[in-house]
Amino acid sequence: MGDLLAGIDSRQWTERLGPGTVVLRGFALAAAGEMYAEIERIVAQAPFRQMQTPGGFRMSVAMSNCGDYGWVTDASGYRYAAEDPESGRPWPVLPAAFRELASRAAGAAGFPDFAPDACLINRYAPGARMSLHQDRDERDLSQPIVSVSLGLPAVFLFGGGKRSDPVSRVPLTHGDVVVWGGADRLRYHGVLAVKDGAHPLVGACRLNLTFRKAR
Ligand code: MD3
Ligand code: FE
Repeated sequence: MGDLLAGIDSRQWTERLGPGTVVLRGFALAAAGEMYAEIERIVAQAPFRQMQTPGGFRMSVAMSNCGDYGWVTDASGYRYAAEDPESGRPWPVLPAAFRELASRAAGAAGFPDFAPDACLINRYAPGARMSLHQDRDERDLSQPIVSVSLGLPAVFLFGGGKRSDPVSRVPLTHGDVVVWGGADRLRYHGVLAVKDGAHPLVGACRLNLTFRKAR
């Protein structure tokens, strides 16, 4: 008998959250090992750090970047910078495997030709969270953002165009990719405090990579 399911992978499926938002479940599973090794190389050059918000609070999420630009925050505000302020050196190069996965995910979500120039790497230790915010520091808001989750699971908060709009809760696990753009690009979003645990590849934390076209 012919195998009608040849080439179908039960670990991968797509969920639509909005007109411009899709969750590609398991999309990064095959690349996760290589991506984790690249992250270790990147943070050896640009270590994770907990930055200060303009309001003077230390973020619970530790961050690093790779690519032509990196997202940074300090007392003077949020911005993209071509150099790591900790070292004064350019951010580590965006690995080809990152670029390819981000572009393939964007294409699968209906955004062809996505060419990110920035990758923000977030590390959530247990208890770390990200409060509701919009991503609006990028120059061209017609470009989507691609997010890759690795390690411990988390609950993602998906809100609306106003901070006070209702939020839905979306669980994100190792290997999940979210692509959002178009009408959903400026939706408020956040991440609930990550629960304690241990992931076989990543250990006791959650990693999230967001690929952006900053300039
Ligand atoms: C936004 N990171 O770095 S990305 C950020 O998991 C950030 O670390 C979160 O927000 C993280 O700025 C979330 C995932 C995501 C998914 C869907 C969205 C962000 C979204 C839909 C609309 C707007
Ligand atoms: Fe964000």
